[in-house]
Amino acid sequence: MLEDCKLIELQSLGDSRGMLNVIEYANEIHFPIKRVYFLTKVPSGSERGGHAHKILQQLIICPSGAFDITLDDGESKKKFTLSESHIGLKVTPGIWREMSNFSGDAVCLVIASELYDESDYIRDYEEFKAYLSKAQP
Ligand code: T46
Repeated sequence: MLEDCKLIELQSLGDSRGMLNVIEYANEIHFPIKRVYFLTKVPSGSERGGHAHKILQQLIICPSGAFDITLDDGESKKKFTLSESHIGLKVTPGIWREMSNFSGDAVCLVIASELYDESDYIRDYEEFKAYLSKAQP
């Protein structure tokens, strides 16, 4: 559900030496971490995403630079700009996402609940809509 996808504030400890941001199980995330991956060097104008996950839960953070991410639950869409290292976006399963407007220094860091499994992806929007309508009670 789109309303379950929220920006959350990370623990952030700053002093004259810089910022230390913390993502801790049971505080910022409520799933055991099975995988961490990150996007870097995304060329200007590139778009990423264009898929949904069936099971995967994620926390998406932008430790450096900025990018936009639009989430879509098949009924409504919400656009977020991630540009602060102490803010994470919780993304639940069954949400289509598109990412764009990457700054040259952008890093997209993903904390994920599952190991990589291509069968967890829905990469076709019509298939996504069909998946959602089958999932309705
Ligand atoms: C997501 C957004 C934010 C792997 O082999 N292992 C992995 O752990 C991942 C994440 C991807 N791949 C392969 C699958 C594709 O052949 O790497 C290739 C590029 O992946 P994709 O086109 O899915 O990349 P993005 O940037 O569109 O999406 C990625 C994640 O896949 C996705 O889970 O939510 O970042």
